[in-house]
Amino acid sequence: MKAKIAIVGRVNAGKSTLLNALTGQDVAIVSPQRGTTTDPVRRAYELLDYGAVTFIDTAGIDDNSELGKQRMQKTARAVEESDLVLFVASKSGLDSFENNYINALEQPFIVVYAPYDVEQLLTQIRETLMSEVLMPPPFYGEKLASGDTVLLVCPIDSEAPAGRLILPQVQAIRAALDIHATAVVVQVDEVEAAIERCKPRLVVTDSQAFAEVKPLVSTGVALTSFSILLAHQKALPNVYEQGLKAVDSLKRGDRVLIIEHCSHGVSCEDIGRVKIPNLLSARLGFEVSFDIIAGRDPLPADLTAYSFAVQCGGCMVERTPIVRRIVKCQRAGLPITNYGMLLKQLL
Ligand SMILES: Nc1nc2c(ncn2[C@@H]2O[C@H](COP(=O)(O)OP(=O)(O)O)[C@@H](O)[C@H]2O)c(=O)[nH]1
Ligand SMILES: [Mg+2]
Repeated sequence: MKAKIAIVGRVNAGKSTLLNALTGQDVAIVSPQRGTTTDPVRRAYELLDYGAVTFIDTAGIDDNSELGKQRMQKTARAVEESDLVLFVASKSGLDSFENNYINALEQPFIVVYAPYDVEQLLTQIRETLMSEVLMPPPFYGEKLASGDTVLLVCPIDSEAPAGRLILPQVQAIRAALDIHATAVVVQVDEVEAAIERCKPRLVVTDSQAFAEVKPLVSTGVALTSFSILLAHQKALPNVYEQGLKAVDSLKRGDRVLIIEHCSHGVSCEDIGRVKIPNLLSARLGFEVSFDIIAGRDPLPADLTAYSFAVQCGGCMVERTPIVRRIVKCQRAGLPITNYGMLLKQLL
């Protein structure tokens, strides 16, 4: 997915100037006139050693002109869809309005002070985009390379939607195309013949059919499921590993924040509300308290009240909401891990 980078800041901070400097083109109108940039201006750019990105130049966040309200809504939408924010400081230090604005951001940001070095800034942008937080790992990891064949087992049963594939199946096909591998798509009945004919390096099955498919896959051919591949996409192993270290410095009465991404995960409810609290107090030998947020609940305003956060595997959501919560916790200095990693440590 093409990374989007919003350029935001006060009116006349030099946002359009920055866009022009970064892309080396006069794409955005620069002027001392307040409110020169009205609608967000998008500019595709090939970031060296990374790939295509889209810069989005926006109207000021403090545009109080007549049209300002509408512009600020458009800016907010541009920010919402962005992976990274370049915040252009209006002076050599941020004022409290600017500080509040960046603290409320849910994505990583880079504060840009004039004068800046364009090359250094591009390097900083590239490094941020390539950090674990913003860079989903390759869909197939090490399991598949260019020229390989992957066999995708997609049962068309009563649960399958009419006339189309489900998202993980589509993603798996797309990811194979991206790396110039060959994807072959079959139902369970065709697995044996397809393996014989196509000699896949990897078989990916719907998890419901795992038991049925397993005996059909000969040794030497790797077998996994769509849900396992998707779970890997959403995991941030280094962030979680780091967060996990906080378990052993928890003190009596500390508060732990449990973050669930869906509001109806029956088995997750068990893990977050029963299993983890029990295992954690057994491990620590004393009680800590738990607050749980679920679904679209916002994170608590004061994250510094917590000593440890654990989020679910996010099986029902995309990577972005997971990442955004991680970024906010990290910014508040709150160690964060996920259910899987914590259970592994506690069991
Ligand atoms: N002195 C100085 N002026 C700047 C700088 N960047 C932009 N400007 C000027 O500030 C005015 C507003 O710049 P512009 O990029 O349109 O601001 P925007 O409203 O944030 O897009 C223009 O007259 C620019 O020439 C800078 O780094 N230093
Ligand atoms: Mg502008």
